[in-house]
Amino acid sequence: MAHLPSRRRLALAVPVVLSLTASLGFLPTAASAAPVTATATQAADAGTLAYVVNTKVDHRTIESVKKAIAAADGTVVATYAKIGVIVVHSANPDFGAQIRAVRGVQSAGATRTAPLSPAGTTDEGAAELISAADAARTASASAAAGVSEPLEADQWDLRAIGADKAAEINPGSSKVTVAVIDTGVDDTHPDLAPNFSASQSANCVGGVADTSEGAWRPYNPTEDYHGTHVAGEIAAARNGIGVAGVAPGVKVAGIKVSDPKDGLFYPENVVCAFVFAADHGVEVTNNSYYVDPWLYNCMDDPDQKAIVDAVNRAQLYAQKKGTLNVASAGNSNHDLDSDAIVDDSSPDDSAPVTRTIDPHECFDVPTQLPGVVTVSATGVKGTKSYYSTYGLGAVDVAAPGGDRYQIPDTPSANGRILSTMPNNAYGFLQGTSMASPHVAGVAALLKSAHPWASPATLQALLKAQADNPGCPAEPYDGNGDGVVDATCEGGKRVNGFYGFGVVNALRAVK
Ligand SMILES: [Ca+2]
Ligand SMILES: [Ca+2]
Repeated sequence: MAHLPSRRRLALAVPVVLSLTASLGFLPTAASAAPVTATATQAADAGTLAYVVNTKVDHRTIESVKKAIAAADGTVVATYAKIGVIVVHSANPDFGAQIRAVRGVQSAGATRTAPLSPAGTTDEGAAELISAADAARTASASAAAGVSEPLEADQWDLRAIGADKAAEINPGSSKVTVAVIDTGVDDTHPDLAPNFSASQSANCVGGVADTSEGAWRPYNPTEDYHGTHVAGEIAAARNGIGVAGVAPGVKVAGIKVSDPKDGLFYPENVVCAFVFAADHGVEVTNNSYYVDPWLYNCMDDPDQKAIVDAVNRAQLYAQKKGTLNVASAGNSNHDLDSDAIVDDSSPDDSAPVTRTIDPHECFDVPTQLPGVVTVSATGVKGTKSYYSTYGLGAVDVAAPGGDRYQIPDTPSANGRILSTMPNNAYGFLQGTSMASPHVAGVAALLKSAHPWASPATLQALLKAQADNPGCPAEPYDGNGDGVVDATCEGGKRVNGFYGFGVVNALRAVK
């Protein structure tokens, strides 16, 4: 699920319809150079589940396991031979247990608890539209401040990490691409079109990459705006309209992984996305979500273990091919270094149960996977956002994600993050979903300056150049209700709220 409080609460988003840019029209979209591949079919059988079957990475093993899959009434949907992950659909209720007993199978399990069903659309409420008054006031303030973008006066987050000054030195290289693994990206947005890389974009829903023209766009632009917002935070162009991203000179791609029916980010979709990004020369991926249906995947559960295994194989494959993976820490204000977290939201595709889990043995995927940059969120005052998940040894770095309790002195006085929305709109959102793309943007600036840097080197540079505010001196009460909400462990150099600190775009280009 997108790392916002919940899909329904996405309706809190406040898009601005920006009439200022309407006359400019849409810029042409680059044609896709990638071959068209088959779209994964979704079985309509009432009892069909999807599975990941993880095997030894060996041709003969994979072929023999495929025979066993057929014998157990499974249908192979996709085979990722290089990482030994096979995506299967099966209506056999014992499929998981049967396939786990097969020689060469290292883990296997269902990636959902509710059956597959034919694609459809949800009918959740549309985002709230407001008048253009704030946009006009912001454009006036931006002009007075002499900044290049009409809405930049509301972008306190850029100034917080020196991204406004960085852009004057080096906006990033067009040879660097950040892929947004998310709900799809509306590349027809005039602030995204100039920097969009269609040849590195796809629809991975179902576990198979579809690269046909526009497949990467949101199924439902009114609801699935999350990925378009994230893309703008990273690489909205400095083109005299709307907003600017942290790295306005780099390319941004969209890899859609959210199910059209329930909006969930199923594991096989994410496996497909990491492999696609790696195989298409993507330098950085942004992952502002956790794989559904489990917020935490426990290694003592065979299904959840298989999910961790499959997604980890895919993200490690990407790292080995030179792709840095950046992910949001989550919006539950959980301490990932505690020994007990109450998760009452999983599984989120059927009936959730209340579980107490140990985050050292049950993992939020992909953010807790090895080598992934885990990002917590800050507000305009520079302190942890009230919702941000944290934890010493779990959080790597922090970045602005917005906080509605920390209000800036900007024209719209909105403590959230302003970015692009589908259909040529702009809106404010808050979340670790918004923090992660700031880090992805700074990582793209670093990659532009150091083209040969490995993912590990990029992560080390992000940390070395970060500004650490240290743990707060006062007990932390993020929402100001008088009740302490979280405890920051650690010191000035590294701590649970900010990891190694808030990333810095200016240092990345100097
Ligand atoms: Ca712009
Ligand atoms: Ca409180």
